[in-house]
Amino acid sequence: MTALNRRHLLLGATGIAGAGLLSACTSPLNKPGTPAPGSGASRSYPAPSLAPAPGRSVVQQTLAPRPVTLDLGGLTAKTWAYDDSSMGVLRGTAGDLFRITVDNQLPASTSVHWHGVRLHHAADGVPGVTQDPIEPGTSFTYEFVAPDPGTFFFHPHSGVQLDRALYAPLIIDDPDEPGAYDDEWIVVLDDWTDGVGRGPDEIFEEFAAENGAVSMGMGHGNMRDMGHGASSPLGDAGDVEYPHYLINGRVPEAPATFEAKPGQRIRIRIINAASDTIFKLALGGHTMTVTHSDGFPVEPVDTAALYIAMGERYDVTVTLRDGTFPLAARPEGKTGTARAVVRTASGDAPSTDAPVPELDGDALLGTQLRAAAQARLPDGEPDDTFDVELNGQMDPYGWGINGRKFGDHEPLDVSPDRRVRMRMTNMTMMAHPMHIHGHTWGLPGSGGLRKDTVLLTPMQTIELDLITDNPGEWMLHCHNIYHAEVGMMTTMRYA
Ligand SMILES: [Cu+2]
Repeated sequence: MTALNRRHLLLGATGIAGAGLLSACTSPLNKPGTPAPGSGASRSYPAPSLAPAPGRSVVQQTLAPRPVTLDLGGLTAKTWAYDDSSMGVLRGTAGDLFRITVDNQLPASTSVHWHGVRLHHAADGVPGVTQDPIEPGTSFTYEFVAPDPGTFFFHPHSGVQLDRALYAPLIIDDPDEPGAYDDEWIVVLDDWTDGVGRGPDEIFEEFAAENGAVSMGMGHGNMRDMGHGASSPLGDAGDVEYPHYLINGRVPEAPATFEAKPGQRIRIRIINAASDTIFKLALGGHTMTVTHSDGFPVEPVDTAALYIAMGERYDVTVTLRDGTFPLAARPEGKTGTARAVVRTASGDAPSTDAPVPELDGDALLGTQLRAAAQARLPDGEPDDTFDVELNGQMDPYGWGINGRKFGDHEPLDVSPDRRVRMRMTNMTMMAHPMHIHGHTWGLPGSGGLRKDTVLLTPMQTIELDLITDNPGEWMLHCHNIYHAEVGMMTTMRYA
């Protein structure tokens, strides 16, 4: 599928021609937006007046989630997507007003969550908490200002729809970015079963039928042989063996290829859009310099490999050598490898079983990074502290927070303009990437590192601070979509 086709498909419904999808389209400001209609929130929160920052513009687009048949590289899959190709990109600049209409052509209700963006409550895309579901055949317009530059993505917050192809990158450019690189490559990782193996709903129903209770205290761990191919230093890293692992929607046998010139410095924006898979990622023959985590700048660190959990994003820069090289992502605790190719010379691409020695050594974990000075959440004593305990086990399958499943949860009730500390402890034998909506944590134990998705390994405790500056009721949940859907979610709720 060519870029031209993608553009037509995504923009077709708006009738806006000639605007590149990759740069999104802009239109003159009409008037400040009004709160999104149809809010199903249990209580209402003041909506901000919505206007682009001075000098910024409006990014306007229509997304039409619908059933499609995707070509994964010689393998086709009937699935649901925003596009007939695997990946369009939504892009704007910090301070832009995004006005995105979702025209639901799916046979099920849906929603869109703008993962990592510190937007106002009514645009957060959580049915039952910030809005009513978008029913089939209806549409809903999200309007928000994106305050922070960085690498983000978007996906439904409805059931296990994320485990289909309903995701795409959301890139917020920095108007002051020095741009010390020659080119950019957006890399999206995924675990894939829909249309080629058991469907996500089927997998979820099997898990949900076990209906395991969760209680405070230590879980039983993984007491069931899941047929995992390898052990992981992160503990038990996932629940589902997938038939395929993809980079940019492609299987390793027909890999996505990035072409550049030797010596060029490229910025790679890496997004883990998988539902149940933590990846260990490396570019064969190269050292990566990690520059951003979850959109925010970090003190640059060189590494041969890094872990990226579901919902996390990392930006790295690499100076390319001469040749062809595999970009490989190994699913932790599972069998297989996702692969793409970097090419700066003619010659054969690396074979799908070419070794990537960088994957055999240590890899960087996000919490080992430190915030860059301009992004650091300054040290400070918390005004309020909450203990957040992650509970659950594989057998019988059940996951929760503070001994409760979502629906039976006790929200973390907060007051505005406070420094809130979540002292989060993983009492299970699995790793859980925990995600907060509407805010970005600062990690006092990681030099004020800013993140919205933090991986907690088994029995680990991490302190997560935030400033309560964005009124609403906000999801706090595991980004393993199966864990979240069986109950590993709660909310942080402003009085
Ligand atoms: Cu989890």
